Amino acid sequence: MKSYFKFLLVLVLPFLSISCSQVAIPEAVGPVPSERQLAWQELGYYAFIHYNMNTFTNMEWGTGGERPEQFNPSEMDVRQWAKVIKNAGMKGVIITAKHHDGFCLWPTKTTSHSVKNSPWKNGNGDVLKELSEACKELGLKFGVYLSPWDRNAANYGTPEYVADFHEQLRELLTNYGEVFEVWFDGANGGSGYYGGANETRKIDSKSYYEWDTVTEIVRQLQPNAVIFSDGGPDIRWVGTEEGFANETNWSSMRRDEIYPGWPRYVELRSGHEDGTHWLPAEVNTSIRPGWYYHPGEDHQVKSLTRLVDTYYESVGRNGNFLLNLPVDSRGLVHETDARQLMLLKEQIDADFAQELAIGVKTSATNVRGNNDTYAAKNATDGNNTSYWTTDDGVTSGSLTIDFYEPTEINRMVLQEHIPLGQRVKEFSIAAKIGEEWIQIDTQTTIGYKRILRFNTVKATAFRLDIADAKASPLISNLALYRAPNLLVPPTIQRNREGMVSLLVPEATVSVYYTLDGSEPTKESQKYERPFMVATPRMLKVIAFDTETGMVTASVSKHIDIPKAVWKVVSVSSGTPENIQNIMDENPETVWATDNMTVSPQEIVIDLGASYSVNGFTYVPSQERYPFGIMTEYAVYLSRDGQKWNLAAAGEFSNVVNSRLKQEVRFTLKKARYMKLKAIKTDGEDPRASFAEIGVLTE
Ligand code: FUL
Repeated sequence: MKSYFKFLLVLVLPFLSISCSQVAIPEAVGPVPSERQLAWQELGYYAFIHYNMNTFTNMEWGTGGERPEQFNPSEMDVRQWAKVIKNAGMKGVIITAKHHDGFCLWPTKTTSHSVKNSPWKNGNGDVLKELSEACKELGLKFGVYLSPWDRNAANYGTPEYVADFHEQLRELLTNYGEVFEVWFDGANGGSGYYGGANETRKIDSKSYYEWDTVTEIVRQLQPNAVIFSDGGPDIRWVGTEEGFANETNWSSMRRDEIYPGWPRYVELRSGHEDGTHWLPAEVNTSIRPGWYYHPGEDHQVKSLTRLVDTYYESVGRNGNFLLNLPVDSRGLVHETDARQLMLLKEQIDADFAQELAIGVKTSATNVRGNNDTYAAKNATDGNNTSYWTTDDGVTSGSLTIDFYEPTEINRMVLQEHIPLGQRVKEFSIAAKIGEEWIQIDTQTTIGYKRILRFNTVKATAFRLDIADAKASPLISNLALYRAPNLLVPPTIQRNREGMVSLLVPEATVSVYYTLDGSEPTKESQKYERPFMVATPRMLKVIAFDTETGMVTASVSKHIDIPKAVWKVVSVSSGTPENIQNIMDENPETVWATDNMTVSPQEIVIDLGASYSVNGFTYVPSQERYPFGIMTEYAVYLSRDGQKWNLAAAGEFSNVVNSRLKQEVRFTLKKARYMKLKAIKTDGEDPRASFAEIGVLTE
């Protein structure tokens, strides 16, 4: 080598190494996910199935004293479940192999309390085998829920039970192929059947189950499976069963403080910014009020609006969404649940149908080492492995997407490159309308995925402003979408005074109505604000999407006289406190009598004026654990509150299983007072309960 060339190299090398170090991969910050946690995070949305002994006993928590013969589905078809799940766009399923009542859905060697002794397939069936095979066939992941608490086992509370529990886990993880998640419930209620002892047994949930051994078993038999419990070790509960994570959601927690078992569940909703371990949140909720199937909840399957919100508040808030389907006693996913799942899929698909920022000019305030490997465009290249980042020490900065043409946007998806840790602490987004930048939203964390929903803005540019991060922010994805309106029929609400509100989730959807029973069109009365309906009417309503011209089917509601001046004259027992619950037009609030001896219980109502009455309505309690539902009634009418005439008496058949509004018509009578007697109520509880009482007038 010529000496002047050597000399040049000596001069240049230090600079070369500087520029190399400037583009070195950023160092990890805080805890980072394991391979199995990363793979799990990408699943996003998958199904829970609660199907077991409780399905046949109509319970949520069986006592353990049930008999295997009670497990007897009439048309069980796991391929139907798997198809519904697949078609819904879910990536896998976790099934209750054993719930707290101890009944095992597979022919375990550890107990006789299993499908082996049930009439189903003459004791030769194995639900887990069938489901795992169906999953394999359809390309779904398969996971198991195994309750540590066992109210059937005679040896529960002893070391022998723990050995059985570990053995059950081994069976589950050995015989059914690949398992992606093992779900351990935190409930340890105490009382139970326990082989006939019928007593309360207390254990220390932190030490009794030997969690270290449990983890070893899972790691040994299914090294790729993540372990879920309230506090991990791999996946955490989100601290609520309502179906949301907090907007601030760190995937890290001070795990040693919380695992195993922890009472401070509210913190699980947000994680810990200074967490020591990667512990991302799984949002579990049911598509119905209960985890198990109850025919009485057939009319309470969650609305599309609610499901869409849950999706955005789980997947869109750095969590995974585990949606429960209570398989029914036929052994099928109920038609209504399947329909709602498909509606959700269609809406989410439509929301994210077209990514508008891909390949659009993207610039940043700072690019790490000015190097293309970390360029701004990496966030909008549709590829999640590349990312935009800044120089070390730069913990704020902006990414700008220039459309030049005004472009309508109402969703922004943001993702951090989490293999190097979750970093962003504070950010906002802005849109350029004309020459002005308008701030649309200010938020805290991003994590694996954050989805922001906002009213449609038409802008020439959009900007992500990161105000603070634990270290250089790493943004692997910034995607923009123009989601269509969520078009659902309006919800009709009426208050006690008679004011009617017609509610839709989107401001850009118009509502039209009629009050004469005719079908509404966009020529009908447009809903602007709550209005008064003082006399009996048939209200019919439609929602109309001005952007697409699409219209919903109409919904109707018979509206009768307002209850504003109604007065309860007397009740057979019970405090007048909350008595307005029976006439507040809100089926969620309940009033009940409280006397255990007076029978039948009765209520006398003064309607405030004389009406031509020809019927009455009764809404039973909609509570999760209802009591005192009226199954037989008698209604009396009076002009003066002294002399009573029987108007109708009869039975509400199936009201316990189907808690819909009950309507009784009778011959027209002039009356100002109504007396309702609960001749019979369901169950042992002698109280009578009422969510809402109404009259039908001419
Ligand atoms: C809870 C259990 O007690 C419920 O029965 C249900 O399994 C739910 C997913 O977890 O803690």
